[in-house]
Amino acid sequence: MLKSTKFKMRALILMTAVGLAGASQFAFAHTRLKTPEIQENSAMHGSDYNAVVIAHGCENPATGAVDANTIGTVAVFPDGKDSIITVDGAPHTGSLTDFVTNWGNPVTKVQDRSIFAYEGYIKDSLGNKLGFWTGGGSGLTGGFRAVVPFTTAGVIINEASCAKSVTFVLGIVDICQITNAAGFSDETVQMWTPAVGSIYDGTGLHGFDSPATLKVTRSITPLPASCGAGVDVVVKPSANQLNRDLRINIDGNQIWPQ
Ligand SMILES: [Cu+2]
Repeated sequence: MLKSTKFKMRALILMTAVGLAGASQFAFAHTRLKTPEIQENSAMHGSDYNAVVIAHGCENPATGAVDANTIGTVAVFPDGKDSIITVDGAPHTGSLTDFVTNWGNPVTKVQDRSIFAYEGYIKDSLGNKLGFWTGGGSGLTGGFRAVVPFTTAGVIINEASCAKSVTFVLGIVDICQITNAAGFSDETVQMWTPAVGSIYDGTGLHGFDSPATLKVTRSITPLPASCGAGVDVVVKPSANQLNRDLRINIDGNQIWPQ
Protein backbone atom coordinates (compact mmCIF):
# COMPACT_ATOMS: atom_id res chain seq x y z
CA MET A 1 0.00 0.00 0.00
CA LEU A 2 2.70 2.41 1.10
CA LYS A 3 4.87 1.36 -1.83
CA SER A 4 2.17 1.96 -4.39
CA THR A 5 1.33 5.37 -2.91
CA LYS A 6 5.00 6.31 -3.06
CA PHE A 7 5.17 5.18 -6.66
CA LYS A 8 2.13 7.22 -7.56
CA MET A 9 3.63 10.24 -5.81
CA ARG A 10 6.85 9.85 -7.73
CA ALA A 11 5.04 9.44 -11.01
CA LEU A 12 2.99 12.51 -10.24
CA ILE A 13 6.07 14.57 -9.36
CA LEU A 14 7.80 13.39 -12.51
CA MET A 15 4.80 14.22 -14.68
CA THR A 16 4.46 17.62 -13.03
CA ALA A 17 8.13 18.31 -13.65
CA VAL A 18 7.85 17.28 -17.28
CA GLY A 19 4.69 19.32 -17.61
CA LEU A 20 6.39 22.37 -16.16
CA ALA A 21 9.36 22.02 -18.47
CA GLY A 22 7.00 21.76 -21.42
CA ALA A 23 5.03 24.77 -20.30
CA SER A 24 8.07 26.95 -19.66
CA GLN A 25 9.37 26.18 -23.11
CA PHE A 26 6.30 27.84 -24.55
CA ALA A 27 6.38 30.64 -22.00
CA PHE A 28 9.99 31.63 -22.66
CA ALA A 29 10.83 30.43 -26.15
CA HIS A 30 10.07 33.61 -28.02
CA THR A 31 11.82 35.27 -30.94
CA ARG A 32 14.86 36.97 -29.42
CA LEU A 33 18.38 38.03 -30.30
CA LYS A 34 20.96 35.30 -29.93
CA THR A 35 23.16 37.70 -27.92
CA PRO A 36 20.83 40.14 -26.15
CA GLU A 37 23.59 42.01 -24.29
CA ILE A 38 26.83 43.40 -25.71
CA GLN A 39 29.44 45.91 -24.65
CA GLU A 40 29.78 49.39 -26.00
CA ASN A 41 32.35 49.35 -28.78
CA SER A 42 33.93 51.55 -31.38
CA ALA A 43 32.99 50.87 -34.98
CA MET A 44 36.72 50.86 -35.74
CA HIS A 45 36.97 47.60 -33.88
CA GLY A 46 34.46 45.88 -36.10
CA SER A 47 30.98 44.59 -35.62
CA ASP A 48 29.20 42.39 -33.18
CA TYR A 49 27.92 39.22 -34.82
CA ASN A 50 24.41 38.46 -33.71
CA ALA A 51 21.23 36.85 -34.97
CA VAL A 52 17.48 36.87 -34.70
CA VAL A 53 16.48 33.49 -33.30
CA ILE A 54 13.00 32.42 -34.37
CA ALA A 55 12.07 30.05 -31.59
CA HIS A 56 8.75 28.77 -32.88
CA GLY A 57 6.26 29.12 -35.67
CA CYS A 58 2.69 30.37 -35.69
CA GLU A 59 -0.25 28.64 -34.10
CA ASN A 60 -1.53 25.58 -35.86
CA PRO A 61 -5.34 25.85 -35.61
CA ALA A 62 -5.79 22.08 -35.70
CA THR A 63 -3.57 21.35 -32.70
CA GLY A 64 -3.04 24.66 -30.89
CA ALA A 65 0.73 24.04 -31.05
CA VAL A 66 3.03 26.80 -32.32
CA ASP A 67 4.48 24.68 -35.10
CA ALA A 68 3.11 26.18 -38.31
CA ASN A 69 5.77 26.96 -40.92
CA THR A 70 7.32 30.45 -40.99
CA ILE A 71 7.76 31.99 -44.46
CA GLY A 72 9.71 35.10 -43.50
CA THR A 73 10.72 37.58 -40.85
CA VAL A 74 11.17 41.35 -40.62
CA ALA A 75 13.29 43.16 -38.03
CA VAL A 76 13.92 46.87 -37.43
CA PHE A 77 15.86 48.86 -34.87
CA PRO A 78 14.73 52.26 -33.58
CA ASP A 79 15.88 55.00 -35.97
CA GLY A 80 16.94 57.24 -33.07
CA LYS A 81 15.16 60.22 -34.61
CA ASP A 82 11.60 60.12 -33.32
CA SER A 83 12.25 57.20 -30.96
CA ILE A 84 10.70 56.84 -27.51
CA ILE A 85 13.46 57.26 -24.92
CA THR A 86 13.18 56.56 -21.22
CA VAL A 87 15.75 57.04 -18.46
CA ASP A 88 15.24 54.69 -15.51
CA GLY A 89 11.69 54.39 -16.79
CA ALA A 90 10.99 58.14 -16.98
CA PRO A 91 10.34 59.79 -20.37
CA HIS A 92 13.29 61.70 -21.84
CA THR A 93 12.48 64.67 -24.04
CA GLY A 94 15.99 65.21 -25.40
CA SER A 95 17.56 63.35 -28.30
CA LEU A 96 19.33 60.01 -28.47
CA THR A 97 22.68 61.79 -28.89
CA ASP A 98 22.39 62.70 -25.20
CA PHE A 99 23.30 59.05 -24.59
CA VAL A 100 24.66 57.55 -27.83
CA THR A 101 26.89 59.57 -30.15
CA ASN A 102 27.00 57.41 -33.29
CA TRP A 103 23.59 55.78 -33.82
CA GLY A 104 22.26 55.93 -37.36
CA ASN A 105 23.22 52.93 -39.44
CA PRO A 106 22.99 50.10 -36.94
CA VAL A 107 22.59 46.90 -38.97
CA THR A 108 24.40 44.89 -41.59
CA LYS A 109 22.75 41.65 -42.69
CA VAL A 110 24.99 38.62 -42.90
CA GLN A 111 24.02 37.05 -46.20
CA ASP A 112 22.43 33.67 -45.61
CA ARG A 113 20.05 31.76 -47.86
CA SER A 114 20.00 28.57 -45.85
CA ILE A 115 16.41 29.03 -44.65
CA PHE A 116 14.89 31.91 -46.62
CA ALA A 117 15.89 32.50 -50.24
CA TYR A 118 15.53 36.29 -50.35
CA GLU A 119 16.66 39.11 -48.13
CA GLY A 120 16.87 42.87 -48.25
CA TYR A 121 17.43 45.97 -46.18
CA ILE A 122 14.98 48.37 -44.61
CA LYS A 123 16.57 51.79 -45.00
CA ASP A 124 15.67 55.32 -44.04
CA SER A 125 15.53 58.14 -46.59
CA LEU A 126 19.28 58.73 -46.19
CA GLY A 127 20.13 55.10 -46.93
CA ASN A 128 20.84 54.13 -43.32
CA LYS A 129 20.20 50.44 -42.70
CA LEU A 130 17.67 50.25 -39.88
CA GLY A 131 16.70 46.63 -40.36
CA PHE A 132 16.12 43.84 -42.79
CA TRP A 133 13.62 41.31 -44.03
CA THR A 134 14.19 37.76 -45.22
CA GLY A 135 11.70 35.34 -46.68
CA GLY A 136 10.72 32.88 -49.35
CA GLY A 137 12.41 29.68 -50.35
CA SER A 138 11.72 26.55 -48.34
CA GLY A 139 11.24 28.61 -45.17
CA LEU A 140 11.30 27.50 -41.56
CA THR A 141 9.62 24.16 -40.90
CA GLY A 142 7.44 24.02 -37.79
CA GLY A 143 9.23 22.43 -34.85
CA PHE A 144 12.63 23.80 -35.86
CA ARG A 145 14.36 27.05 -34.96
CA ALA A 146 15.94 29.57 -37.30
CA VAL A 147 19.08 31.62 -36.65
CA VAL A 148 18.96 34.69 -38.92
CA PRO A 149 22.43 36.29 -38.78
CA PHE A 150 23.26 40.00 -38.83
CA THR A 151 25.83 42.33 -37.32
CA THR A 152 25.44 45.54 -35.38
CA ALA A 153 27.73 48.53 -35.81
CA GLY A 154 29.71 49.89 -32.91
CA VAL A 155 27.67 51.79 -30.34
CA ILE A 156 29.41 54.59 -28.45
CA ILE A 157 27.84 55.88 -25.26
CA ASN A 158 28.15 59.64 -24.75
CA GLU A 159 30.98 59.92 -22.24
CA ALA A 160 29.41 62.96 -20.59
CA SER A 161 26.15 61.10 -19.98
CA CYS A 162 25.19 59.08 -16.92
CA ALA A 163 24.08 56.09 -19.02
CA LYS A 164 25.44 52.83 -17.71
CA SER A 165 23.44 50.96 -20.35
CA VAL A 166 21.37 51.70 -23.40
CA THR A 167 18.80 49.11 -24.47
CA PHE A 168 17.48 49.19 -28.02
CA VAL A 169 14.03 47.65 -28.45
CA LEU A 170 13.43 46.00 -31.83
CA GLY A 171 10.27 45.44 -33.78
CA ILE A 172 10.24 41.92 -35.24
CA VAL A 173 7.46 40.05 -37.01
CA ASP A 174 7.69 36.39 -37.98
CA ILE A 175 5.30 35.80 -40.86
CA CYS A 176 3.45 32.55 -41.56
CA GLN A 177 0.73 33.81 -43.92
CA ILE A 178 0.68 37.01 -45.94
CA THR A 179 -2.26 39.17 -44.85
CA ASN A 180 -3.07 42.80 -44.33
CA ALA A 181 -2.95 44.28 -40.83
CA ALA A 182 -6.57 43.29 -40.20
CA GLY A 183 -5.56 39.68 -40.80
CA PHE A 184 -2.89 39.56 -38.07
CA SER A 185 -3.57 36.64 -35.71
CA ASP A 186 -1.56 33.98 -33.88
CA GLU A 187 -2.06 31.79 -36.96
CA THR A 188 -0.71 34.31 -39.49
CA VAL A 189 2.08 36.15 -37.62
CA GLN A 190 4.12 36.10 -34.45
CA MET A 191 4.73 39.74 -33.55
CA TRP A 192 7.56 40.75 -31.23
CA THR A 193 6.98 44.46 -31.09
CA PRO A 194 6.76 47.09 -28.39
CA ALA A 195 3.15 48.21 -27.92
CA VAL A 196 3.60 51.84 -28.98
CA GLY A 197 0.34 52.30 -30.89
CA SER A 198 1.45 51.06 -34.31
CA ILE A 199 -0.53 48.68 -36.52
CA TYR A 200 1.85 45.99 -35.20
CA ASP A 201 0.88 46.16 -31.51
CA GLY A 202 -0.85 42.77 -31.72
CA THR A 203 -3.09 43.32 -28.69
CA GLY A 204 -4.12 39.95 -27.31
CA LEU A 205 -1.72 38.00 -29.51
CA HIS A 206 0.99 35.62 -28.31
CA GLY A 207 3.93 38.06 -28.34
CA PHE A 208 2.05 41.15 -27.19
CA ASP A 209 4.46 43.85 -25.97
CA SER A 210 7.24 41.27 -25.64
CA PRO A 211 9.89 42.54 -28.05
CA ALA A 212 13.48 41.42 -28.53
CA THR A 213 16.08 43.82 -27.14
CA LEU A 214 19.77 44.62 -27.53
CA LYS A 215 21.32 45.98 -24.34
CA VAL A 216 24.60 47.85 -24.77
CA THR A 217 26.55 48.24 -21.53
CA ARG A 218 29.02 51.05 -20.92
CA SER A 219 32.56 49.77 -21.18
CA ILE A 220 34.81 52.42 -22.75
CA THR A 221 34.52 55.56 -20.63
CA PRO A 222 33.94 55.69 -16.87
CA LEU A 223 30.74 57.19 -15.49
CA PRO A 224 31.27 60.81 -14.48
CA ALA A 225 31.63 60.97 -10.69
CA SER A 226 28.48 63.09 -10.39
CA CYS A 227 26.38 60.27 -11.89
CA GLY A 228 26.35 58.04 -8.84
CA ALA A 229 25.27 54.55 -9.89
CA GLY A 230 24.32 55.72 -13.40
CA VAL A 231 21.05 55.28 -15.30
CA ASP A 232 19.56 52.71 -17.65
CA VAL A 233 18.30 54.13 -20.94
CA VAL A 234 15.71 52.38 -23.13
CA VAL A 235 15.08 53.32 -26.77
CA LYS A 236 11.93 52.13 -28.56
CA PRO A 237 10.87 52.74 -32.13
CA SER A 238 7.94 55.12 -32.49
CA ALA A 239 4.57 54.02 -33.87
CA ASN A 240 5.32 56.19 -36.92
CA GLN A 241 8.56 54.38 -37.57
CA LEU A 242 7.08 50.90 -37.19
CA ASN A 243 4.17 51.77 -39.47
CA ARG A 244 6.66 53.07 -42.05
CA ASP A 245 9.53 50.58 -41.74
CA LEU A 246 8.22 47.23 -40.52
CA ARG A 247 7.25 45.89 -43.92
CA ILE A 248 8.63 43.99 -46.89
CA ASN A 249 9.21 45.99 -50.05
CA ILE A 250 10.73 44.39 -53.13
CA ASP A 251 11.62 46.68 -56.00
CA GLY A 252 9.13 49.26 -54.79
CA ASN A 253 6.29 46.78 -54.37
CA GLN A 254 4.98 46.10 -50.91
CA ILE A 255 4.81 42.34 -50.39
CA TRP A 256 3.82 42.36 -46.71
CA PRO A 257 1.56 43.36 -45.13
CA GLN A 258 -1.01 43.47 -47.88
CU1 LIG B 1 6.62 32.24 -27.78
